[in-house]
Amino acid sequence: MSAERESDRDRTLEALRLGSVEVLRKNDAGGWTKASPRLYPHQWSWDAAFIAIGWAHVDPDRALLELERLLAAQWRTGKVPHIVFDEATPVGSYFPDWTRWNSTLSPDAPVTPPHTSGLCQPPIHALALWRIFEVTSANEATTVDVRGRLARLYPRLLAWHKYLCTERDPDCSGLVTIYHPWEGADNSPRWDAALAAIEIGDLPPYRRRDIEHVQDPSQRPTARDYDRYMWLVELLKRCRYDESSISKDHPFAIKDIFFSGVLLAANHALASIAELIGASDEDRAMIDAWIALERRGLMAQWDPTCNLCLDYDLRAGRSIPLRTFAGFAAVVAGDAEVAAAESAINELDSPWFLGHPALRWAVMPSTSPSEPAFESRNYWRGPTWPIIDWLLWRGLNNLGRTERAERLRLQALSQLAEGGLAEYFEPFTGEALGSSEQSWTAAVALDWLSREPR
Ligand code: 9WN
Repeated sequence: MSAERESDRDRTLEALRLGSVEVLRKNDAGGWTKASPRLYPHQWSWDAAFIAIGWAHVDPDRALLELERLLAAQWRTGKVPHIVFDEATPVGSYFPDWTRWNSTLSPDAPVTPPHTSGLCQPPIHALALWRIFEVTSANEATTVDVRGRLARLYPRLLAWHKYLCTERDPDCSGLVTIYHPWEGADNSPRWDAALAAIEIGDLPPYRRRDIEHVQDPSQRPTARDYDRYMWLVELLKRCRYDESSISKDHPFAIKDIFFSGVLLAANHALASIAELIGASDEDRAMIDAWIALERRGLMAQWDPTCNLCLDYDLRAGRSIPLRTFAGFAAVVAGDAEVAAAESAINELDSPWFLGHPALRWAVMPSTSPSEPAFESRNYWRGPTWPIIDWLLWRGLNNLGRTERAERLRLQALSQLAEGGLAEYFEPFTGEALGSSEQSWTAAVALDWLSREPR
C-alpha cells in the first residue's frame, strides 16, 4: 500500500473509532447503555454484552457496570431477561413495554423496579467478561479490580448458564430451546413454518412503535409476524412464565443451533473465568460436562447436504433446512473438537454465502441470497449484522484460522467505514438499514479497531 493510501486508511479508521466512542457515550444512560437512541431505549441482554466489549476499550469500569446492572435483574431461575426496562423512559416509547410483559406474574421474576421482559437472548456475557479481562490485562495502567468484580459476578453467570443447560434443555440434548423468535433472530425465515402453524386466539389490541421509528416497513417484521410474536407473549403470561408448563405446552419450541453454538463458546469462556477466580472443582466439572454435551448436540444437527448445522423444531419434530448465518454455529462455537466447524468454514466462501458474487462486502448475510426466503432489506431475512460477523471472526480465530478471520475483520470494518454504525446493512449495496447509532455495532467496531497493527 502506498504511504498516501495508508494514511487515508488511518484517518478513516480513526474517524470510525471516534464515531464509535461517540455512539456509546451518546447512548450511555448512566451505568447502562441504550441499544439505540430511539428505536431501542432500554437495556437488551446480548446488546449489553457486546456493548461491554466496546466499553472495555474506552472505560473498563463502565464495561463491568453494564453487565453488573444487567445481571442484577436476573430471575430466580437463573434466566437473564432479554430486556431490562428503564424506569425513566416513558411507557409507550417502545412496544411491548413492561406493562404488556407483566413479568411479575412469575414468582421467579426479580424485585421491581426495574421491570424486565420474560424472555432471554444468546449468552454473550461470559465472552464479554473474558474479553474485558483480556483487554484490561494487556493495559498496565488499568486500576479497575477486574478479577474481584468477575469473582462477584461469577455466581450469577454460572446460574445463567445452568438455567440454559437445564431448564432450556430438559432432555440433555446439548441444544438450547427457544420459546420466541425474539430469543433468536426475530423474523428469520428459520421460524416461518413454526409461526405459520400457530393459531392466534384472543389477542388484546396493540400499537407497534418500531414502524414509527423505522418508517420503511420493508425493513421490519410484517404485521402477520408481529401478531404471532404478541400471541406467544400472551401464552407465556397465561402460564406465569412457568418453565415446566412452557416446556410442555408452548407452541413455539425450537432447538436454536446458533444460540447453542454461542452457549458452547460461552461455556469455554466461563471455564476460563472459573479457573481465574479459583472456582470449585465441582463447578469446573459441571462446566466441562456441559461443554462435552454441547459438542455432541452441535454434531447431531450437522447436515451434510448444506454443510451446516440446522435448527430443530421440537413441535413439528423436524430439522429446519435453511441456509442462514445460524448454520455456522460450529464456527461461532470456536471449538476444534466439533468436527462440523471445519466443514462449515469450507462453506463460508461458497456462492451461498460470502462467495456470492453480488455482495458489496464479503460479510455474512443473515439469510443466504440464494434462499427463496431471502429479502435484502428485511431485518434478519437477508441483511448483514456486524455482531454476527464479530462472532464468526472470534470463532475463526479460536479455530486457528487467523488469516481467514483477518480478511473478515477487514471487510467488516470497510462496511462500517462506508455505511456507518447502523443496526444492519443491505448486502448488495452496503446501505445502512434499521436504526442508526446502534450501540452494539459501535462496540464491535471498537474491538475490531483494537486489533489494528500499531
Ligand atoms: C426485540 C435490540 C434488539 C436486539 C435483537 C433485535 C431487535 C427487538 C425488536 O433489537 O429485537 O427484542 O424490537 O425488534 O432483533 O437481536 O437485541 O438491539
